[in-house]
Amino acid sequence: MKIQQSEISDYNKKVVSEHAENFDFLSSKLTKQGKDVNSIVAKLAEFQVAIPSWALGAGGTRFGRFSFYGEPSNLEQKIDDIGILHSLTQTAGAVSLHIPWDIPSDYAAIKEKADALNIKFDAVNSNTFQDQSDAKESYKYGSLSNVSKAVREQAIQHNLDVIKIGDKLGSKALTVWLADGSCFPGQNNFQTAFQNTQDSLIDIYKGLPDDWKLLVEYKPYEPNFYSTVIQDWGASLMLANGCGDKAYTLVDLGHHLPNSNIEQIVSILQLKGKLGGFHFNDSKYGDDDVTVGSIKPYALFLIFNELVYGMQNNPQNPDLAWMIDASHNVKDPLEDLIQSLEAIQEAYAKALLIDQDALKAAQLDNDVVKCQEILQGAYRTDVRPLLEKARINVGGVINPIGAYRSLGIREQLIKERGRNTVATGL
Ligand SMILES: [Mn+2]
Repeated sequence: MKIQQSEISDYNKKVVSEHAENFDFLSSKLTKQGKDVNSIVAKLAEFQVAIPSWALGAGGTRFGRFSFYGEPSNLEQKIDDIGILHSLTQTAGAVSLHIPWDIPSDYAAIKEKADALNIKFDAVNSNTFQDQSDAKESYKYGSLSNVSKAVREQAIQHNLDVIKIGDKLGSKALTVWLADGSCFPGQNNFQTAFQNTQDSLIDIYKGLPDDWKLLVEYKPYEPNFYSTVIQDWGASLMLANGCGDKAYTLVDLGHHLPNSNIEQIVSILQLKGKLGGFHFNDSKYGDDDVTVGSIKPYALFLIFNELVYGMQNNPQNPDLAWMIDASHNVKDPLEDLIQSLEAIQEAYAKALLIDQDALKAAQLDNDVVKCQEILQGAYRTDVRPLLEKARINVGGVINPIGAYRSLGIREQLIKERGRNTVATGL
């Protein structure tokens, strides 16, 4: 199914007067503070976040999975779902494919569908954390780090195959996340595992087209519970540096131990020109992968403050690959993704409101109280009218969740696809 532009404008007509009132009030307040409202709105409209191909199903845990009905059962339908998100929010203009869960059967047809919906192919993701039914070797004891050369070679070849698939679609980055590690002390030699991983990544890097990036994701634990080979940003950065200029660190918000200062990690990686990608989610305890901004919205805002600073002051750092990496469990996946996109845009808008010159002056004066006032002054602003304006300006809806429900989109998807469809993925 596809949302018609007339449905969007009909919906907007119903809520536009309330929006206009709120926007005018906020806009005049911000203008008095010396803010360039039009430029903030334009930046919000430009900001695009990739939706991973595994995020359109209900997801679940290792204990069970409960369908939300009408889920996409193939890649074409997944792209249709991202098209729905993009029509409403105008923020989800990219898809990040997971291989082998979502290998296109007809490349030209998939590209044509994505083009028609204004969706680009962002980073492709390899999978060496599961065994495939036709695989000769097993990843039970690791993939790129495995003590067996045959296993490492299979995992390297898989990543090279993923690059080829992404290349046919116009992707420009490969994201490698490894489950490699050990469940018990003594199981692995840390140095051997790290060196094997470095050597394997170098072999993958050699197969990377010139205009591609290799993004190395880290995670402290799970599925291995004693050690993970790429456990933190330091390990990721060492491996990226060991590969070369086209290799970068990828930060996933949920892949940190509790209370890690993620904004500081992000900041220093940008200073060194080595932050390549970003996965959004939120967490209470571990890698919970819950809706962005649902648990720690202030932490997200502080991270965005550093990202905005980096985007404005660190030309040595490339443009980032932004992606949502969350799971929905008991929510409608599309509604959950809309909430995540909204939370990302809100944090970005608030960070754009920070008066960087005033903050710098307060820092130079060691006026700690003023520094906090400046940050929290931006954070406490209700920026939702700016997001609404950004969406209206580029053909989206004022209130995406409201429109999704009022247009009965899930009901239409269930009618089209049936109740018992299941999306591939986790
Ligand atoms: Mn991730």
